[in-house]
Amino acid sequence: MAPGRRKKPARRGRSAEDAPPQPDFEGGTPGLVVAHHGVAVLVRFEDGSERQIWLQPDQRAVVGDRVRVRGDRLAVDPAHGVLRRRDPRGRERTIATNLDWLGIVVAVEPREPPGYIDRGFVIARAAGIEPFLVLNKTDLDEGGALGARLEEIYASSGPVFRVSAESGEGLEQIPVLLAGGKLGAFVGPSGVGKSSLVNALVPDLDLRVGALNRGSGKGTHTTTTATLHALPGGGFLVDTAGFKDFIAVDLEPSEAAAGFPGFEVPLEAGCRFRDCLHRTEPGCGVLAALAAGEIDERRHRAYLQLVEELESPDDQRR
Ligand SMILES: Nc1nc2c(ncn2[C@@H]2O[C@H](COP(=O)(O)OP(=O)(O)O)[C@@H](O)[C@H]2O)c(=O)[nH]1
Ligand SMILES: [Mg+2]
Ligand SMILES: [Zn+2]
Repeated sequence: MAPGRRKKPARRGRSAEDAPPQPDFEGGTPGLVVAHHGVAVLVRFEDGSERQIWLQPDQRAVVGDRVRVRGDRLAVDPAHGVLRRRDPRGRERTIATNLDWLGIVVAVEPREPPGYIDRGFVIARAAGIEPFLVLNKTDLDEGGALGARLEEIYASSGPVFRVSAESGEGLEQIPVLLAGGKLGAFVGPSGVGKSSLVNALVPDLDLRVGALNRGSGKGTHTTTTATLHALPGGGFLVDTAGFKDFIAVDLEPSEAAAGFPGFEVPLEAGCRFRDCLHRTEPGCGVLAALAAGEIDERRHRAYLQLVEELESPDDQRR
């Protein structure tokens, strides 16, 4: 580890400040956390009713958590698919749990920062969540050029949907992914249309669209960073507010090496070294695929750039 680089919190499960020992109990009425209000959470039960439950001191629960309620107490079940972000003070915060799918939303306008989609894929995979890509505002994608380009790069790594929250085009593909009670979340830069998409998919919902949020520094949202909504055909969608910094979660270069979109085929075959970073190592399957023209040079350069960023101490503070 480079000198001066701060120690990272534990990666799997929740980070240290999120996981104090919880007073737990057996049984209780099962429910799902659908909103988080700092000291309390809103729990939806299987019969559709909802109740606000106060958290115990040191107790943590976030949107997506499966819980059991007894009296006015809550017990949180172990979770998978944990999505985190870094808060402005540099601490990792859990945003949502039990995610099956992470929808990385981009748009024709505003365009995402370079490397954003790749980071999204790597973050999802490192957390055990299946990534998919959503290009919103196809009504502005003249000739479908951007959509075609994104499909060319990402279609072999996960579903790529071209949609328009405004015209409704392509939206029907999203509930299909989430059928059977799956949980999905949208992440993406501010302004790409995440809230608009959730509004379009969930009837009678009126999430604020075009609202300023945390990413820009001055937020209209204070404690609520995510809300969970049931789709008519089953499944749930989480809307996240302000994720300029969603990409600033701690990621290891090894996680980029294992989850970079487009490297799936050579990674399946494997590299000689288990900790191969696909740079200059002998017996590297990715470099062999690159030499054989099976991986585009620009994609390998994008990967090298990401690893370089992850190795830079600046990236850890962003
Ligand atoms: N042209 C067009 N504009 C859209 C579409 N979806 C959202 N918008 C607009 O994009 C802006 C940001 O939308 P919002 O849902 O708040 O984005 P969020 O910050 O990602 O939640 C708003 O002005 C929306 O009306 C779309 O499919 N087409
Ligand atoms: Mg929004
Ligand atoms: Zn390799």
